[in-house]
Formats: sequence, structure tokens, C-alpha cells
Amino acid sequence: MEGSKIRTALEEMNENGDGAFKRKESQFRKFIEPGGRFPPEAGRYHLYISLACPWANRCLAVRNLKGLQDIIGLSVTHPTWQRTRPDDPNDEHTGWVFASPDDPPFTSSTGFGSFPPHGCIPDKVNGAKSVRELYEKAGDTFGKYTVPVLWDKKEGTIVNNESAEIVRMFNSAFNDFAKHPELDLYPEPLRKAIDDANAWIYSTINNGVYRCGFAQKQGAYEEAVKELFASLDRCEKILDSQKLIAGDALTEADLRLFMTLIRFDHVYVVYFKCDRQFIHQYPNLARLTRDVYHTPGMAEAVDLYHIKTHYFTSHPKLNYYAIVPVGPPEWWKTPA
Ligand SMILES: N[C@@H](CCC(=O)N[C@@H](CS)C(=O)NCC(=O)O)C(=O)O
Repeated sequence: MEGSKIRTALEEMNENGDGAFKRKESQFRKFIEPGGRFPPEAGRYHLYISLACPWANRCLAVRNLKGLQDIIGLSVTHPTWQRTRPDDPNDEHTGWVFASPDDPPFTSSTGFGSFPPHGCIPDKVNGAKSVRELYEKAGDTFGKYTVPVLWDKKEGTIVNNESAEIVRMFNSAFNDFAKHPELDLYPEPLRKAIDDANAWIYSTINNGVYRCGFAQKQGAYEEAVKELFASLDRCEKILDSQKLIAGDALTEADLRLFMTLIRFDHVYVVYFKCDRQFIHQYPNLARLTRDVYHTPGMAEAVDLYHIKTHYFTSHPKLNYYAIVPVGPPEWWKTPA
């Protein structure tokens, strides 16, 4: 039965029953490269994102920082997950759907709240109503409908749905078209340092907050939270002697860390129970957050309405009434 494989990240648990969240690998992994099946071209590729999703958000950030807005199209989902097959009572999947900014507000999938589609950009390429439709169009057999999606308009398929790889492509494959080809977020001499930092920052911080929030047993949660704060302390220490994670120049390692830090005090502290300490209480991490936020092109990629609305309104199991907390001030808007 097709329906049996359909799932969201919330259901991806370790098979040994320890209650730990275990994220599955992305499945579309082709590259945009000169001379390949998907060569770099202006106007050929389209990026589907949610502004809430930290993985999709890093792709948008690199698109902005490199000045690729006129080269790679963009659609932005509504932040609140909806039933993706509302007409089929047997299909209860909820996920990302598209909306126009002039559509009426959505409620949560359980019927609570009122969440306007501010900042949404509908899908004019495929006319899809949901991200699920895009995957089905691309012949997906995996059953998990995640953003980001990098779409090829020419072949009518998904090129790649792994943000780490999309970030690399945006950084280097479109330099003939980019307004800022000189910006290199993955420079040759720093690659090893960046890869090393990405590895522990991904597992304990970027994905670490999800391991805290999606854990289904106390032990799994406590292990994730311990690793998370050990790594935040480690970052704080690194930043005692340098401005950014791989030195003094901005790299993808900073962008990847930033996407978690900017969500932390507003969402992860309360929603994912990462409540030992706020980011604004770490002087160096707070400075990094402010510095990256004030990099030209970045502020336009950050949307706290989408971020908060998504998390607090999309998982009825975690927040049934879809109440969005007021949260602390947006301290990172003040430059360091
Ligand atoms: N490995 C993927 C992960 C993407 C991902 O998990 N995205 C989440 C949003 S933050 C999603 O779309 N989830 C949909 C679902 O779980 O059904 C990447 O980094 O691109």
C-alpha cells in the first residue's frame, strides 16, 4: 500500500526502541555542473522552500548572498502544515502546502488558530498545491515530502532535495550568472576546517535540537540535550579567539550554525525543550548571530513569523491547540 510508506520526520525513530529521533537521508542527489545532465543555466531551476525550515532557509540565504535571485526562481510554502489530500478521508498525511498572499488565513490541521499567508509565494512552475505533489510528479517512491526541493523546469523533475548539497551548488555552480561570484563560502584552503565543523555542528546542534524535540523517551532527550549544550559551549570557546567558525571570513559553516541560532531563543528553547540557556546569554554566539544576520542579503532571508508559526502550529502531537508563544525580543536585529 502506497499510504504505508508516507510519513513525516516526526515518525523517524531509531529501530531499537530507545525513543531517539533518527533523520533519514535525502533521496534526490543529482548535481548541477557544467557538461552534466543538469548544467548551470539562468532561469532553468526553481527552489521550493519553507522560510521556517532551517535546511531550506540556508539554501535561500546562499541564493541571496550570491545574488542569484533573478537566476533561480522561488516558491515559499505556508508555514502551517495542512492535510495534503484533504478530499481523501483515509489519507491523513499533513505537510507543506502552497498559498497566495491574498488567500484567507489557514487554521492548524486540527482546526485551531488563524495564520495568514504573509510572505507565501505560490507555485507558478508546476501549479502544485503541496510539496507532496512535486515529489509525486518526480516519481518519488520514498514517501517523505521535505523542503528544500531544487526543481529542473526542463526535465520536469527534482534535481536535489539535500540542502547541504544545494548550498554547495549555489555557492559555485552559478558563478557565471551570480551578482557576487567573488563570495566563496567554501574556499579551498578552509574546506577541511569547514567539513570538520559541519560534522559535529550538524549532529549535535542543527539536528541536535530536533533530537531533543522529537525524542520520545527521557533518556534519548537527555543525551541529545547534553550533546547540544556541550557543542554550544564548544562554539562559544572557538569564538573567543576568532570571529567566525572557520576563521574570520564568513563560510557555509557559519550559515549552517546561524540557521539554528536564529530559531533557538524563539522556538527551540520552549518547543524542543532546549532550555538550559538562551543564545542571547552566550556573548560570542549572540555576536555571531547578529553579524551573520546583518550580512547584506541575509535579513531578507529570515522570517520570524514563518519560523514561529510553522513549529508551533504544525505538529498537533506536540502542540495541539497551536498556540504561538509571545517569545523574547528580536535581540539579533540590533547589530553587534
Ligand atoms: N536533509 C534534508 C532535511 C530537510 C527536512 O527535514 N526538512 C523538513 C522541514 S525543516 C521537512 O520538510 N519536513 C517534512 C516532513 O517531515 O514531512 C535537508 O537538509 O535538505
